[in-house]
Amino acid sequence: MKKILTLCIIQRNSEILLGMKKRGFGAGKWNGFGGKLHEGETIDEGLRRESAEEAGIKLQEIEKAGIINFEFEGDPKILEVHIFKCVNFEGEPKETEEMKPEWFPFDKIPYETMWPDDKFWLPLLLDGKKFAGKFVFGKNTEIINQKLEIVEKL
Ligand code: 8OG
Repeated sequence: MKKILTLCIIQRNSEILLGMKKRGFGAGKWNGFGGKLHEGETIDEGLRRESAEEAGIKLQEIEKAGIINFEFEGDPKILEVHIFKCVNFEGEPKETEEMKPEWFPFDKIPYETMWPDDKFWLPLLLDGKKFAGKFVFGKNTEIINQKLEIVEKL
């Protein structure tokens, strides 16, 4: 079974906006904004809705950066995460029930408190590259298998 999710990395000059996830899946980790698609929603709509709900901002132009499939050992479900970059948005990021936003300079990205795969693909995104891949996690959310490649088109 495949589930489609969205994720947005918001960039402003040489900083990115991350949110500390306060509850649910990935709680305690810094991440971009996004989530599961609602019934009948397109990927673009889901990404914009989640960014508004989680950080109180309205995304303007977005650019697709990558698609990564995540699997968890012993779980047949595949999470297909569509990753975007956004360099302009309206509104001031604010703390919500789900996320506490904070700006991080490129050289101070808190990889040790992020999903363990992020250190592999986030530098590609920041470098303007497009990527596709797959990560398989073991029981302790350690990476047990991975494949990541730069692609021309998504
Ligand atoms: O709706 P919910 O908040 O549960 O959605 C999960 C979010 O987490 C969604 O934006 C996709 C994102 N996500 C994963 N796996 C990973 C991952 O390995 N790294 C990062 N950075 N985000 C992930 O589901």
